[in-house]
Amino acid sequence: SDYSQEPSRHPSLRINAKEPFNAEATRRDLVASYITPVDFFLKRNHGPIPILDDIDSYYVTIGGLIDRPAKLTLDDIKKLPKYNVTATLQCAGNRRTQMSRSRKVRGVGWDVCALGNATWGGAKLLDVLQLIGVPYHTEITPSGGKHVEFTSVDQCPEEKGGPYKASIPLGHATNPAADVLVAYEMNGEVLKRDHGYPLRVIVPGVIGARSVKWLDRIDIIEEECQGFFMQKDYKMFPPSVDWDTIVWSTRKPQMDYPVQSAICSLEDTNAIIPGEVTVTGYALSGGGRGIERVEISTDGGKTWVGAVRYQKEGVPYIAGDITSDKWAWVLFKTVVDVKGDTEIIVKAVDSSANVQPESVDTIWNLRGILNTCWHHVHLLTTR
Ligand code: MTE
Ligand code: MO
Repeated sequence: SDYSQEPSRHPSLRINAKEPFNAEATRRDLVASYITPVDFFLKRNHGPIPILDDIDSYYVTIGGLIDRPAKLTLDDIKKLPKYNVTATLQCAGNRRTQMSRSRKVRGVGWDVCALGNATWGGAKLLDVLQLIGVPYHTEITPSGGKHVEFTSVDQCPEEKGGPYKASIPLGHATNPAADVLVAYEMNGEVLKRDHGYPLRVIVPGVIGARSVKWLDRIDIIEEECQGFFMQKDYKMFPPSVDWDTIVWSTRKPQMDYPVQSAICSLEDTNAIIPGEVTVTGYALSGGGRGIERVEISTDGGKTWVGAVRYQKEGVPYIAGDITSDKWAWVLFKTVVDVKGDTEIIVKAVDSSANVQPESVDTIWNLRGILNTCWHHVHLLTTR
């Protein structure tokens, strides 16, 4: 693989792997704003960043089980109605490093910042599909029905599955309320190479792995994509399954992410002077579920105090309200009075009353995905 033409990146990023490039912001940078600046947005790659500068010769092929296969240029996509959707993209591996401390897991190590919240601009996938004659789809078959498969131009090493691919059910892809985008903008600017220039898919509320970057093809297929990242990765196994007993076909590919939260104003261990400590961080849930509560404990989880939640500055957040961004994280803030050494814990509750699990051991899995246990930070007081 050729890593000689990678884009430049912000020097403050925490680099977890150089080739392929995998990096996250520092905790404080991540929650400094509701919309994550592109510089501080998660960079998650499985191979070199493709170069697609010659935009005049770029097109996306739409094929598979359709009557009239088509090639669409960037201009064709831009002629469709444009939508701006604010959505948080979270890698399923977020918080993997902590899970690995309990029992070793395989995969890139991530702290709590393997995510970002951006406003994505682009066409609805539904409109792209209707342009070439794929109707609004409601049929559900015993096998789960047809899928829409996204294939990238990137060249992940062949033993790692070749070009990156993923699929979502056709019913999801053509649901206007699901806001699935073929995006060409991020925070009002042309998509950067790191994030999928010229076109990427955004599947709101679903693990980042399904939001394929550098689109080459969109295919309607009979059942879910058989690619490596759908079938041999990004599946949730119980703690009892290890690398000798794993049978990949027994699980479905992970789609929605579960309810999650983390403290970002503090590191795992902090030396502080006793007094008031501001605790800020993020909370989010998959599937468009809002965040009903964010709670902080300083007594090991016996009692909890609610934190203030917000998205846009000065607008109170109400889960499910039309003024909220349903696909986006909420930030939280509270002040804790610290007298001596203290452990601060956060947990969130989503609008379906799902709660984060207390311990990492109950959700441990060999790939280290979906670590959503209560997040702890330790304060050691100094005088
Ligand atoms: N698309 C391609 N083509 N190649 C990749 O390696 N990584 C996926 C997804 N789409 C990936 C991809 C994963 S695992 C995640 S979490 C997101 O992209 C990360 O997107 P970002 O780098 O824009 O944050
Ligand atoms: Mo990911």
